[in-house]
This record gives sequence, structure tokens and C-alpha cells, in this order.
Amino acid sequence: MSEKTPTYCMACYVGPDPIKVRVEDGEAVGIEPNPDAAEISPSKGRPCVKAWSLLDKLYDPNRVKTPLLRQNPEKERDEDPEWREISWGEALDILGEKLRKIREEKGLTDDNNYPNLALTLGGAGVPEGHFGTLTAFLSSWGGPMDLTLGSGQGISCYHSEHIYQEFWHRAFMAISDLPRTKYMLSFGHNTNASDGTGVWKSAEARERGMKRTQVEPHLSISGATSERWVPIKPKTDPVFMCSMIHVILHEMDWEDSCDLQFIKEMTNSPYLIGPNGYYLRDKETEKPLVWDQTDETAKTYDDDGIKDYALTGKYQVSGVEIGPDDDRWDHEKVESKPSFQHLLDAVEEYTPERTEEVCEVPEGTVREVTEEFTEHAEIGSTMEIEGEELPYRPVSITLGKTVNNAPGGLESCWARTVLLMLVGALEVPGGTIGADTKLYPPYHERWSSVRPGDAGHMEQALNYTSKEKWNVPGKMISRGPYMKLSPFNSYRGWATGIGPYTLAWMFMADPPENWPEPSPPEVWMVYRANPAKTQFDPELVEEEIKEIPFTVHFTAYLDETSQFADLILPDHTDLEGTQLKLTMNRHWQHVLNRRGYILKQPVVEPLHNTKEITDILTEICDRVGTLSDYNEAINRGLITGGIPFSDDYYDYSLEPDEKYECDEIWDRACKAVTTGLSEGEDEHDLEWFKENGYYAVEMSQLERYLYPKMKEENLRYELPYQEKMNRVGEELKRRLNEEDIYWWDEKLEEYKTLPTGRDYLEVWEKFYNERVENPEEYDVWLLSTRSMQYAWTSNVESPAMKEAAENMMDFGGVAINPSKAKEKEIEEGDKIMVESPFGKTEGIAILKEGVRPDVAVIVGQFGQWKAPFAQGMDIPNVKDHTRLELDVLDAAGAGADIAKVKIRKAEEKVEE
Ligand SMILES: Nc1nc2c(c(=O)[nH]1)N[C@H]1C(S)=C(S)[C@@H](COP(=O)(O)OP(=O)(O)OC[C@H]3O[C@@H](n4cnc5c(=O)[nH]c(N)nc54)[C@H](O)[C@@H]3O)O[C@H]1N2
Ligand SMILES: Nc1nc2c(c(=O)[nH]1)N[C@H]1C(S)=C(S)[C@@H](COP(=O)(O)OP(=O)(O)OC[C@H]3O[C@@H](n4cnc5c(=O)[nH]c(N)nc54)[C@H](O)[C@@H]3O)O[C@H]1N2
Ligand SMILES: [Mo]
Repeated sequence: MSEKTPTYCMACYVGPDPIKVRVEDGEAVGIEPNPDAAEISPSKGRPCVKAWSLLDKLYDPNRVKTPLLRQNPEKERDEDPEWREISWGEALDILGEKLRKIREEKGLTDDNNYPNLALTLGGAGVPEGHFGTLTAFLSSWGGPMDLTLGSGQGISCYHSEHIYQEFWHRAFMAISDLPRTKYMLSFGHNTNASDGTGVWKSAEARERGMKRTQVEPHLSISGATSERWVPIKPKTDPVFMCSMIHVILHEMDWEDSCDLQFIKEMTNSPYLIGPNGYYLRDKETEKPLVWDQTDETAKTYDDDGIKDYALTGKYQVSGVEIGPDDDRWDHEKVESKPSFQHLLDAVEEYTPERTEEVCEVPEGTVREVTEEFTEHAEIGSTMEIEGEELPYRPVSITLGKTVNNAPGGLESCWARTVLLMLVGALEVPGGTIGADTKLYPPYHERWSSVRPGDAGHMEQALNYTSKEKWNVPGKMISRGPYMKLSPFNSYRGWATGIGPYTLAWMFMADPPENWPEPSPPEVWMVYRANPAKTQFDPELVEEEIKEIPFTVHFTAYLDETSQFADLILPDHTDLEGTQLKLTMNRHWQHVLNRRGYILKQPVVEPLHNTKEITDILTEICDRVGTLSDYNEAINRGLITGGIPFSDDYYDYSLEPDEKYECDEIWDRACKAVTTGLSEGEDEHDLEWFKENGYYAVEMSQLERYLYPKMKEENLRYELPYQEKMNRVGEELKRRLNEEDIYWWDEKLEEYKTLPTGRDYLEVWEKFYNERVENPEEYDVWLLSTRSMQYAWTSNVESPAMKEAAENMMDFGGVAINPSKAKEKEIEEGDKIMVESPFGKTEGIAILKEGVRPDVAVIVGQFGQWKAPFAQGMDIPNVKDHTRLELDVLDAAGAGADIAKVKIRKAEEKVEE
């Protein structure tokens, strides 16, 4: 008998993607599209290749089939942990007892106020699609829990983008407004590999005529399907972008080629800047001043009578500057310039000729790309959306993960956003829009958090840097101290997901001066993450994990992190589990017209002695004594993205002290969300969802753009001049220095008002050169790139993915340029040695013209030494050549997957 069961794939963060699983005689045999759910899918119900890896995972002979308990106390790579198979009852009793002890004996925090319980989630949001009632579990704990002992997620993702796009345009991700965009300029954003099912929309746009320029050191599959590939030197992207700004402002007639109305009315460009670098404000109202060039006088920025804002020039104006800690400078007739003039001055030196030198991109290319960009912006054109006329600016700029993390990341984000500002393509149809908001709830719409803050800009929820609030004695502190060191990281929503995880490991290993020493947590729970493989410094991370008294790994197969765990808990895999998941209208790489809920349901009976995560968490809470808090958290709507289990016109609440089965909880959730979303019109239960798959309601198209809301609230983007950043950075410096902390000073130099145009590759050049005797021998930049088939290390065990990936370019080895190969006498298929100051790894040479001679590229995250299937794959990993050191991290704790190496034939090493 054959049937098709609707469910979702969430193998990567682009999901949940609706799919149907074909089941024959009780066996899942195929994955199919789900066209019935086209309206909630960026690809109209078509899954990407990764959905097939779910079948492999289900039937993987190497799966963990029952809970396992370590018998051998020695935690080493080559020690057998001597796993003993145990029952769920025993496993949950052990964990329950450990957690109860923390609450009742040890206390929730240690002497330095670090939480005794830590929890790590991996894969950039993927756990949300599988972790059942985990949000209610977090709440039921009722106190501090450390979420910053993180894996490679966040700190090697689109890190600066997450932070600063939330600041500048309330978005975790800034994307092209597909299909309306006509020109997409991508800096190392590998759309065709990394956008999951979102790739369908960019293919559709290209078919319709959208042009793409891919700026990237190697010709990725995204570059291969673009009009133009610009092989830039790694980590020099901000120089290229600043140079584009130079071309617009110093070579073109900018009054003609820029969107002046946008610049004058929607940004801080006309704000006057005082001699100390802060806005010059009206003494009474403290509103920033601008210069009206018609009336030749200063006015507050929102004065109704402004005839024409001056963008350039110098003016003698009286006012007050408000600096760090409310320092004030009162001025009488002081020289001040509009922020735009500061921008003009700052980019004057960033000529295409300099760019040619730094980025190794011909100056002509910089000019051509800039021209294409400004021409495609169609300044002046408009589009009607739901009866409102909005500017139409069909150009977008997207950034990849190595561009927008680590030193240079902030500057890249700034330059990108300023370029968009110049042509008015920010948050308008066709332009670059925010797909997601994760720091400012509610997450399904952005407008309600776009509220007036200081100086005519949006209100921001930054971490405190004031004297009273920065260091409150006795307050909980995370090992990755985002609240103390990273003000722009914020403290709301997903803030811990982008915390400085790097610092957590580094500070545990080697506490910096005058900083409370972080202990290892008493208990560490790891869910769908593999930090021992995906963090920057696997060796250091391993050493620190060994110090943790009790580690629980929730995992499907034993991997590098499991090797150091004490307890292994296998939950049901994706095709065996039950969960209701929000399907968002705006999510990572896509924006849709509907939002709602989609069901993950078992397509077959569980194959092994695994357990549904919801049931695991319920059992833990029961043992810890927090069941009623957990049930109440569920009732409050914590597992449904905010829709409570009861309201004026419905009540599906759980009894506080009763233990509910997974299906009962989700059945009530189904009824609550459908009743809640439809305001009482519909009520659907779990059975209905099992049949129908999802439930969604329509969203306004206007809300896709921030523009109408910014206009309505009379707000301006905090661009191009970073007044607040300057102030906050200075305050943080004072706070740290007041406690004799100076090791973070260098990082604080990032908090600039305008870009530095720096060649950021120098950061890595210096770092690696200092660690070897013959730096000139290390002549290759090793980079990482994604494949559509693999999601981090989470599906490396799938033979089907390997088979599919083997048909794709660059996969299976180290891609190098034939000229470099010739120099080193390497031939296609040769075994080569990749060597850095930190290690040697072997791989197979792939010769390819589409890679810079000074660059080598590795697809994916391999180099497994434990995961049973993947360890036979023999593909090296960039992270085996990167280290956790402040020098190569940015002010938010992020690093980049880039290493300086030398490459030679492997045989030579054997002879040594
Ligand atoms: N070399 C290199 N390294 C990188 C990157 C790179 O580009 N190159 N990228 C970095 C980035 S951007 C990110 S976001 C991180 C991601 O890295 P992580 O956050 O660590 O995430 P994953 O690698 O997906 O974690 C995989 C874990 O999930 C488990 N798992 C898989 N399926 C299941 C299941 O059904 N149930 C349970 N309980 N567990 C399951 C696996 O067993 C494994 O332990 O990697 C980073 N590391
Ligand atoms: N299939 C799949 N999709 C994924 C993921 C996955 O694991 N698998 N992971 C998701 C996650 S968590 C993330 S963070 C994203 C990452 O998404 P992307 O950033 O789009 O993905 P990558 O392919 O890792 O990255 C980057 C490209 O940047 C180029 N590059 C490296 N250094 C530089 C540089 O200095 N300048 C420029 N211009 N280019 C450079 C490399 O050549 C590479 O092709 O992907 C997401 N999507
Ligand atoms: Mo990521």
C-alpha cells in the first residue's frame, strides 16, 4: 500500500519546507514536492535536495538507537567511551537528578554568577523546527541558563549582518526583493548553494532578466550562473564597496545619479556634526540641527519650514553636542558640517586605482559595476502596492558569511547600506529589504518595533553601557558576555543566538585580566550542534569540554562532540517526530504573503528506542519538580510563537500539575493557533493538520517594506554617519577601563563614525605570519564554501548527499588554480598536504581556472574523525587551521573561515 504523508523538511534554516513523503508498506521510500502548500513556500512546494537526506538519516544503520551512558571516565579522541546502553527511565533519572541538584543544592549560578546549566543549540535556527517544547523548558528553569557555550553557528555566520541590519533596518537578514529586483550585486553570497529552496526565486528572477554580479575569490556555482564574476582578493570587500561610493560621489555627478530626496528626508545626511563628532543639537529640544540652504539658517531636522537641506559645506552654528555618559559641549557659533559632507570627505581617497592595488580588481571593473548599479536603480520611478505609491529601486546588494563576519564585517555592512541609501534602494520595492527580524518581537511583522527613538531614528534595544547599568553586582553573566562586551548584539529575542560564543571558550581556557573567571558549567546540554567540529579552534574546544563535569548530547549519530559527552540522548529523527512550527511570512532568505503553522508528523513508526523531544522535556521537568511552570509556559504560548492556549473565546489550557503526552500537547496547540489566528472563525485539531499539513493567513504586502512605516513615523535611517556607535563604543571603553580592563580596547576601535577603508586581509596576514618562520612559503588563502547538498555537519552521514555532491563542481577536495598547481608540481587528483601554523591536513587536488591563484577552496565541513560515514571522506576542513584568538575576532566576537596555508604534494611530507 502506498500513501503520501505531508510534513516538512527543516534540514537547514530556510525551512520548514513543505514536502510529502511516499510511504510503501510501512516504509518511507521517497520525498515529493507538496504543491498543496505552494503559498507558504518560496519554491511553490518544491523541496531542495537536502530533503532526501532525511530518509538516509531515518534508515542510517549507524544511528544511536537507545540512550547511552559513558563508562570510561577518560575523555580523549582515541579513548573508547565504553558506552553502555541504558533505558529511557534510567537516562532521564540521571539527568533529572543532576538538574535537581543544581536547583536544590549547588544553586543556579556559581560564585562568579555564571549559570551552572548551559544549553547549546546548533545549526543557525534549525533546532527550532525540531525541539518541541524546549522554549517552555527554558522558561520553566526559572533562572539563569547559559546559552553562549556555542557551536560554529552565529559567530561564523552572517554575523555583522545580523547585528547591524537589525540596527539600521530592523532585519536579521537583508535580501533582494525578488522577483522585483533587476540587478543583484553579491559579495560572496553563494545563493545557489546556501539559499535552500529560496534559490528557486532567484532562478525565476534571472529567467525574467535579472542580472547578477558575483564578487568572490572563487567562481562558485552562484558566480557560474551570474552575468559577471569579479575575483576579488579575500577580505577586501569593504575597500571595493567604499570605492563604489567614491565613484558615485567623486566621479559621477552625484546630484544627478543619487536619490537626493531619500538622502535628505530619510537619513541623517543633513544632520550637522559638531567638533567632537556628535550631532550638533538644538540647545532646548536636543533635536539634531540641519542647515536650510534657502533660508541660510540652522533648524531642527524636523522643522516643518525647511525649504532645502544642505548636504555639503561648512556652517557656523550654535548648539549642544551630547557625548558619552551625557557629556555635553555647549557651542556658540562653532564650525559644523553635515554628515553627508563627512561621508564625501571620508571616501575621497578610496579611488578605483587604490582598489585595484588592494583588491586586485581592475579599476575599470569598479567603475563598470558602479555604473550598472546606479543605472539599474531607476531613480525616480514608483510602484503601486495595495493602493499606495512607493519608490521602485530594483537593485540589491547581498553579502556572504565571510564578508560580513570578523574584522571588516561591520564595515562591509555599513558600506552596503550606504550604497543602497545613495540610490534610495533601502526597504522599498525592488530594492534590498529585511527578510527577518529576530531581535525585535513580534517576529512576523516589523512595523510595530519601528518606533521613534533618539534624534529622529528608530528606537533601539542595545545592551547597556551606562555607569549605572553596565555592571550590576550579583547579576548573571554569560560565558560569552554579550551583555557586557557587545552592546549592538542587543538582549532581546535571539540575542544569545548571535552572542560572542568564541569568547566563552577562550575565557574558560584562559580568563583575561580583571575579568570574573568563568567556570565550566555543571551540566551542559547540546542539541543538534557539533561544537567540537564547527568552532574555530577544535582543539581548544575539546580541552574545555573535557572540563565540564556532565555533558548531554542529543544526537542522531555519534560524532566529534559525542566523543566527549557523558550521556547520549537520541530523540526521534525528523521523519518520526511531531511538532507544530511557525511558518513565517519573512524568514531568512524569503518573504511571502502568508504566515501560519505547519505540522511535522511521523511518516513511519519510530524505528528504534528513541523518544520524542517533547516527551523527554516533560519527563525532565517532572523529575526536576518544574512541571507546573513548564505547563504554564506552554499555556502562555511559548511553544506557539506567542499564541496562548486560552483567550477570551477559547480555552485549551493544560492543567498545571498533569503530565501530558506529546500528541495531546500539540493537539491543543493546533486548536489554539487556528482559533487564535482566525480570531475564532476556525478551529482545527492535530488530526486536521495531519491531513491538511498547514494553516496560514494572509499578510499585507505593504508591510514587506519599512519605507511606509518610516514615513508614517517621520523616522530617518541612522546613516551614513554613526553617531550612536561612536558614543556607545566610547562609553563601553570607559566602563572597561574603569575596571582596569584594557584587552578589549583594540576591538572598540571598530565603533567608528565612518569607514576606514582598511585592507582587512592584513589582520590575518599578520596573525599567520607571526606564527611561522618562513611566512613567504604560506602563500595561499584557504576558504570555505557551501554545497546545496550539505547542511553543516548535520547530514554528512547521508550517502545520497555524497552521491549528489560528487556531481557538483569543487566537491571532494581542495580547489586550486592550475598556475599554482604547476608551481607546486601538483596534478589533478594528487593527494596534497595543506599546512598552516596549526596543523596539517590531507586532501585531493582539484584544478580549476575559476579560483584565484592565491586562494584554495574547500566545500563543506568535513574532516570528521568520529562520525562513522563521513570520516571516510577525506576532505579537509578550514577550521582545523583557524584559532580562537582576539586578533582575528571582531568587536562582536565573530571570526571568519579563512586561513593562510601552504600547499604541496602529500608524498613530500611522507619522505620527510
Ligand atoms: N569549515 C567550516 N566550518 C564551519 C562553517 C564553514 O563554512 N566551514 N560554517 C559555520 C557556520 S556558518 C555554522 S552555522 C556552523 C553550524 O555548526 P553547528 O551549529 O555545530 O551545527 P551542525 O553541524 O548542523 O550540528 C550537527 C549536529 O546535529 C546532530 N543531528 C543531526 N540530525 C539530528 C537529529 O535528528 N536529532 C538530533 N538530536 N541531532 C541531530 C548531529 O548528530 C550533529 O551532532 O558551522 C560553522 N562551521
Ligand atoms: N546547503 C546549505 N545551505 C546553507 C547552509 C549549509 O550548511 N548548507 N548554512 C547556512 C548558514 S548557517 C549560513 S551562515 C549561510 C552561509 O551562506 P553563504 O555565505 O552564501 O555561503 P558560503 O558558500 O559558505 O560562502 C561563501 C562564499 O564566500 C566566498 N568568500 C570567502 N571569502 C570571501 C571574501 O573575503 N570575499 C568575498 N567576496 N567572498 C568570499 C567563498 O568563495 C564562498 O563561495 O548558508 C546557509 N545555507
Ligand atoms: Mo551559519
